[in-house]
Amino acid sequence: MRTRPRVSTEVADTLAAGGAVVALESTLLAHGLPAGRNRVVADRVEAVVRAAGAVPATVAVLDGRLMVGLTPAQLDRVCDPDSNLVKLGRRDLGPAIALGTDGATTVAGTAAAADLAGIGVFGTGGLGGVHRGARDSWDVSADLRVLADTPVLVVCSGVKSVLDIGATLEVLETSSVPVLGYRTDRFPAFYLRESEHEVQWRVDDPAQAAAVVTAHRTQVPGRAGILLANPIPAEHELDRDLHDRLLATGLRRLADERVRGKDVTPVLLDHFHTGSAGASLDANEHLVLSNVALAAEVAVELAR
Ligand code: PSU
Ligand code: MN
Repeated sequence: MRTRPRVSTEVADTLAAGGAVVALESTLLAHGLPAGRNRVVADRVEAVVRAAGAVPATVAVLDGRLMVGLTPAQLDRVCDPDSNLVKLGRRDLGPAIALGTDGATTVAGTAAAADLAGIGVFGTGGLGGVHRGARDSWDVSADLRVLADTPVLVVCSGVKSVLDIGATLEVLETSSVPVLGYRTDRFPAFYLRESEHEVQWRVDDPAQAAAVVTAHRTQVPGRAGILLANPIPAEHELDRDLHDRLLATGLRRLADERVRGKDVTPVLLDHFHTGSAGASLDANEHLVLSNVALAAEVAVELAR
C-alpha cells in the first residue's frame, strides 16, 4: 500500500472542501537562495498564494516524513543552512523517508508529493532541463521525466539559459507535456523574458489556463503534467549584457571546477547572485512571486 504524505490539517481540509491549493518546492529555498533571504522569500511566497485565495503547501522531507504544508517552524528548518538539507528528486524520496533524512524537494520531488496529496497546481521558479553538453554528460533533469507522468500543472519562468533550451523543449514534446506561454508566444529563459524559442500554445488569463488543464486532464489519455511558462515581470528582467557575461563565466567555472550532477544548478545560481551583486537574486524572487500568484489564480479557477 502506498503511504500517504503527511498533509497539514489546513491543506487537507481545503482539499476535502474542493478549495484551491498550490504546491511549493523547498529546493529553491534551501539550495537556490542564500540563507536569510530564503526565509523572507518563503513567507512572501506563501502570502502571495493566500492573497490570491489559495492555500500554500510547501513540500519537504523532515525526520523522514514527506510533509505537504509546513508550519513556520518547519520553514525555519528548511531555510536554516545548519539543517544541511539534502536535495531530493523523486528517486530520493524512498531513501530519505526510510533513512530519516531531512531534505528539500526539487520540482520532480515536489510534483510527485503534490500528486500523492491530490494537489494539481504547483508554482515555482525554474524547471530543470537538458544541460548543454548532455550528449556527453547525459545530464537531463529528472524534472522532465517526472512531468511526463505526473498530472500536475507546473507554473514557472521557463528554464535558465545555462541549459540547452531547445533540447529541453524537444524532450517535453517527446514526453507529451503541453507547454503554454502565459501572455507570450516565446518560451521564457528565467532571468530573461524571452528565449529564441517559440511556444505553440498561448493563454492570456487564468481562466483560459484552467480550461486547458481541465481539457487535458479529462479528455486526453496519459498522465502527463502541463507546463505554464510565465515570463519574469518586465521591470525585474536581468540586463541582457550582464546576463550573457555571467552565463559565459558561469559555464567556464562549471568546467574548470568539474561541477557535476545535482551541484550544477546551485553553483550556477550562486555564480549569478554573486556576479550580479544581487540583481539576479531580486529577479529570482520576483519571478517566483509572479509564478505562485498565477498558480494560485489558476487553482482558484479550477476550484470553481
Ligand atoms: N532552477 C532554478 N532554481 C532552482 C532550481 C532550478 O532557477 O532552485 C532547482 C529546482 O528545484 C529544480 C532543480 O527542480 O533545481 C533541478 O535540479 P537538477 O538540474 O539537478 O535536476
Ligand atoms: Mn542534473
